[in-house]
Amino acid sequence: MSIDKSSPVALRDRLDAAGLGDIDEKLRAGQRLTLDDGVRLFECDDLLALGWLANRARERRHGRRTYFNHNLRLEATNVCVASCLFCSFARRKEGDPDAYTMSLDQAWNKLRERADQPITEIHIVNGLHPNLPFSYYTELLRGFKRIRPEVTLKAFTAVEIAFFADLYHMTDEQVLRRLIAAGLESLPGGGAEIFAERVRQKIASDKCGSERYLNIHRVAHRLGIKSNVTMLYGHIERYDERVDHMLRARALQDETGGFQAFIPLAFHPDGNRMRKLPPPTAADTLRTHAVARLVLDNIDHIKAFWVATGVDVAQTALWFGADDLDGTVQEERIYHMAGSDTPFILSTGQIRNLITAAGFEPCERDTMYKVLQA
Ligand code: V47
Repeated sequence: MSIDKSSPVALRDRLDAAGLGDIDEKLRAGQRLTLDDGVRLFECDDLLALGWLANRARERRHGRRTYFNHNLRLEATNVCVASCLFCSFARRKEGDPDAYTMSLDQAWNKLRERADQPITEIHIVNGLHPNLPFSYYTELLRGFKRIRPEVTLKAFTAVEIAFFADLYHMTDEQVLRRLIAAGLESLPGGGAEIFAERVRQKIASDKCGSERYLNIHRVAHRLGIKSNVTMLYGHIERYDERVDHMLRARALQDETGGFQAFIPLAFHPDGNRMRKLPPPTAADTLRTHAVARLVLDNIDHIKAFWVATGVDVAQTALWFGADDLDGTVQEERIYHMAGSDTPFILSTGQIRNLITAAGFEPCERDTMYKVLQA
């Protein structure tokens, strides 16, 4: 059955019974979903009907193709002046138990010691360290480029960019320009959390606000840098705040076209100040990826980050709108310190097998989604 022809009666009945008939009509007509539509999708208890709609949108865009890359995670320091309630990774100051800051050589060694791996990306995220010089970050990038110039540097969340600007007395744009001159090629999506001020005030009150986060991505896009955008879900936010978050990302994407992927990040409660909350269920995770695929009609990729969702749920999310599994990751600490029991690395062979076993086609990409090996 071609997905573009009208649905058979049984399917239409199912969508009607799920209360999604009018949303299906809108999607067929190429109309955008509203806040209210998004909330109704979240509230729909027929997960398969929702998944069917999301998969149709996914297949229209990507067919069965599923992307991943060969990447390396680097978190050079966990010393952080911010006090986000959900964070299990940060340590307030040097000398606190488990606080660490890598020397530049220690950081570069992470790449040097993997000379045998065909890594195409290093994804760098750090705590907001109050005492390092700005040259630490520019040198970090330059050193990686010296070691392997072909490896793409996806580094520093918008929250870090804002922090650098304030700490080193520059504008956000000046920080971006200097990092780009040192080798920065893409911005990761971290730090978005939930844009709705009610939630952000409670869970991340002392770091860069939503408008600034979005504006830093706007400036990065203007400077020719692509980026991702994330959403931390499954804690104290409501469904309307999740959809509002997606709509704010969609609005910026209309303006710039610079977002490559949207990444729903499942909240992990271990070891942080929201530890009394349960983690989101698998059903919630599948639903969230599906709604993202349907609301975000202008962002190409929905990434199921297996370290956050769990490997099995990430694999299943491929039927719920996701078309990207991130990559090999390796060395991730933020989620593992918050209770993720996923492996520390997946080989590209394991990722290919996961994708194939779910009925999809693996496709190794680089950071810019150039296909390296289908
Ligand atoms: O901003 C921190 C989240 C993010 C917890 O751009 C937590 O390709 C759940 O942004 N439970 C960092 N989440 C990771 C990130 C990311 C991941 C994968 C791919 C990309 C990309 C970006 O991790 C933080 C925060 O939202 N986080 N603590 C926690 N306890």
